[in-house]
This record gives sequence, structure tokens and C-alpha cells, in this order.
Amino acid sequence: MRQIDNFINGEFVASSVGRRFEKRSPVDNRVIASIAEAGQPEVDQAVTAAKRALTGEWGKLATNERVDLLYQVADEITRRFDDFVDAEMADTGQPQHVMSQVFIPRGAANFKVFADIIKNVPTESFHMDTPDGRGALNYGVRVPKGVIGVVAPWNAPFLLMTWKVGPALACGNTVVVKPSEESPLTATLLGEVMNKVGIPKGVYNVINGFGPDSAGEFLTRHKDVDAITFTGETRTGSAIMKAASDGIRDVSFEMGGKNAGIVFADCDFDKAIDGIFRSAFLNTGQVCLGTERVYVERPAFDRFVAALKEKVENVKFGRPTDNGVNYGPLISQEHRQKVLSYYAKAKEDGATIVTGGGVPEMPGELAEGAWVQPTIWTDLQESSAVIQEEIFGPCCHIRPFDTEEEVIELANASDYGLSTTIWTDNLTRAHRVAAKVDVGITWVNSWFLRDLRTAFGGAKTSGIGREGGVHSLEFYTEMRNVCIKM
Ligand code: NAD
Ligand code: 6OD
Repeated sequence: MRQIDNFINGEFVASSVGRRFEKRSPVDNRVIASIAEAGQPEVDQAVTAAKRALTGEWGKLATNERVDLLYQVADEITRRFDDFVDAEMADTGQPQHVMSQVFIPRGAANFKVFADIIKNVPTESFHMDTPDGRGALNYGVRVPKGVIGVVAPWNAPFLLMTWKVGPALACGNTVVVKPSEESPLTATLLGEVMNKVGIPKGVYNVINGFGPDSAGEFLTRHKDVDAITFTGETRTGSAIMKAASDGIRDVSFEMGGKNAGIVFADCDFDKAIDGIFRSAFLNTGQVCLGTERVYVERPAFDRFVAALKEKVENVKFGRPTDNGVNYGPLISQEHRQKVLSYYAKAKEDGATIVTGGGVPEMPGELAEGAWVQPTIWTDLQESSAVIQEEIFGPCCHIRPFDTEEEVIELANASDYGLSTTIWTDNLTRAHRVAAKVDVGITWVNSWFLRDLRTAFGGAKTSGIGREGGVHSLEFYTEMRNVCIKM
């Protein structure tokens, strides 16, 4: 069993109050790690270390030197690739190929891409006319914002944590990371990488624990945390925003979604089936960008439902490293209860269960894991909680539509506004619909195709602010203007 401590000022430290909590495997519910819970003293130490590091060796590095170090972080992650894949698989129970092809390589890329951006992006400059005819020159200077509190979720732990730590460090900040209590392993491993490549002490810190009245709240309430970047549930964002208002700290929030998939009858049918299958069931449906509402143009509806059903019924359950496995458990028993409560609600609300709807029979030790069947429903009213609320599980509802106007209205009838995926061979229509769907990210004939230079974030209750490319620099730096009279 792994012993996981907090990582503060370059050292692994236990909890001063001696509190530890257990991490259980989603696959079979065995205890796989004992985690030291950070109390207020550890959070104070981590924030103090981060603040001190801003003016120490780290704060004195030239941009090029900082960029070189971040490249070394990425290279060391790649060198220890298998350790990261193993740790992430242990935490999430998700198939090995998802970790090794998507989540861990993206973690390494998050350091390189933002190092490149900070090196290459210019700041603004304006020449200004003045009454004496000599003019003035204005130019922008970017400075780090300071100590950044990073609060991360469990669904793609390493990708989502480094997506914030990478740009924060590239901009010269220091960070205190609070990984999810469900997925602490890779954030801890990254501490070893930071030490190995010589990132100065205090630049990267990790405190473990829960949200309210624990490490999450202690961090977000801390007066020396200058800005908070958070990914997680919208309800949690609301609590963090209240904490951040004390001291008027800046926030960047990436939160929940109830994303619509829109399938027009003129699409490439097989590609649409593959795309919607991935968007609804990858990572056992635990992707914020995932599709839980699918709208299919009526002429293609029956064929679409039948084809998606067939694909879903062919998923292979099993341990992450078992041959051919492409479907894992949910993250925890607690999350399984939540997902199953929506399965029950769908029944209660009169859904037709096309496939799934329950708990699969798993052999041996796997019977103790957090497994649920991938599920498709039809025939629910749009007002059902199953259609309105984020379930964050392997399930979707499919409904037919007749006109473009109707489907746009259906897609927008949500408090959330994170992403959408549109399937059509009519590009004119794709542009038209994309412009009208009220979300932060629209994919056409694709899903989760990510260019890290693009703006990422949600509309409505799905987020505040954008990260990615230069947008990350907007959040992770303070822009100063210098005006020089000629
Ligand atoms: P969560 O909100 O329960 O927890 C996220 C993090 O916040 C955890 O580290 C948790 O300990 C911490 N936390 C909880 N309460 C807190 C509090 N009061 N103060 C400070 N910290 C607190 O979310 P989750 O269950 O870990 O993740 C799933 C959610 O994340 C889903 O809603 C999903 O849509 C969302 N998500 C969004 C994006 C995006 O980019 N928009 C990406 C991934 C996940
Ligand atoms: O790709 C990303 O940068 C990103 N933030 C993905 C979010 C996935 C949500 O589950």
C-alpha cells in the first residue's frame, strides 16, 4: 500500500495532526493508499513556502531559464511515463490505453506548450499622440500574479492539474495544489519530478485532503493565495467564489456540463456513431465535455439508436491492464450511488431503457468495484432531472428533432454551457449552428480534439474565464502598462 504525504517546500511531510485517510481502488474497492490529510498548519506552511519562493531563486530566473526547467519537467514525466500511467490507473481504474495515449502525454505537453507560449507571445505597445507633438510610448509588461491555489478534480487528475500548473509556472508564479481526495497519486509523483530537475523549493506544493473544513477550504480562504484556479462541480465553484471574495482574489473556474450532441441526418453516420460513443462513454462518462443529451434528426433516429446500442453492448469491462478492456468503473462507491440514483430516476420518469440501466455482474474481486452498466435512454421529457442535471456517468438520452431551430433551442435549454458536438456534412449549417449554441467549446465532426493554443472554458454555470494559449496568460499574469513620454 502506498503512503502518500503532502509535498511542501520540496519535502514530503505527514500531517501534524496525524490524520490520514484511505484511497480505495475503484476496480475492486481494496485500500491502495494511505494519505496524510493536510491541516491548517500544513496549508499555512505550503502557502508560506510558495510566497517565499516568489522572491527567491525562482523569482530571479530569466524567462529562458524558467522555460528550460519546464521542458525538463516534461522530459522527466516522459522518462517516468510508466510510473505516471500506473499511478493514474490505480487512482481512476480507467483503461491503460486512455492513460498512456491521452491523459499522461497531455500532462507532459502542458508544461512544454505553455513554456513555448510565454517565450513567444509579445505584449502590447501603443504609440500615443500628445499636444507637444513628441508623443508617448505605452507598453505592457507581464508579471506573475503570485501564489496560485490550484483545486483539481478526480476525473482526469494529471491532465487537469498540469493544465493549470504548467501555465502558472511558465508565467513565473508558484503553486499550492489541492488534488481531489479521490486521486492524489500523480500530483505527489510530480513532486519527485520537480525535485529531480531542480525546480526550486516552494515553487510546487501539494496539500492533500477534502473540501469543506479541510485542505480545500483552508487553501481557498488563505489570505496569501493571490488567485484560485478551480476545476470541479458548479456547486463547489460557488463555495470557492465566496471564499475568494474575501481579499478580492481572482478566480478561473472550469465546471460542470450537460452537453448536447447534435446529429444531422446528412452526417457521416459511422463517424457520428464513433464520435458520440466516445463523447458519452469515454472514461466511463466522467468527462466534463461528455455528451449526456443526444439530439438526432428524425430520419436517422431509429438507425442511430440501434447502432449506438450495439456499440455500447460491446464494451469490454475489466481491470485497466486486461487485454482489450475499454471500459472501467466509476471513481468511487459514493459516485456510483449518485449515478445509480439517476438510473432510478430515469425509470421513475418513464424512460425507455434502450440498454443498461443497472449494475453489471462482475467476477471475483471485481464484484466489489464501482461498476455500472453503460446506459442509453429515450422518451424522457426535457424537464426530467435526468436531462437537466449533470450525472457525470456513462449514460445518455437520445431524442429526435425535426428542424435546425428546434435543436438549437433544445441544446440551449440548459443552465450549463460547456461544450457541444455537431455532426453534419453540410459545413454551412455547421457554421450557422455553431454560432447559435450557447457554449464555450463547439466541435464539428469531432469531439475532445484539443489544440492547447485555443480558448477553453464554459458559458453560463459551466465556468468563469478562459484558459489555453494566451488566455492562460491573462489569468496567470498581471499586465502592467508603462507610459513613457518622449
Ligand atoms: P468537486 O467539485 O466535488 O471537487 C473538485 C475539487 O474541489 C476537489 O479537490 C475537492 O476536494 C475540492 N473541494 C470540494 N469542496 C470544496 C470547498 N468547499 N472548498 C475548496 N475546495 C473544495 O468535483 P469532482 O467531483 O472532483 O469533479 C467532477 C466535476 O468536475 C464535474 O462536475 C465535472 O463536470 C467537473 N469538471 C469540469 C471540467 C471543465 O473543464 N469544465 C473538467 C473536469 C471536471
Ligand atoms: O483538455 C483540456 O485542457 C481540458 N481541460 C479537458 C477537460 C476535461 C474534462 O473532463
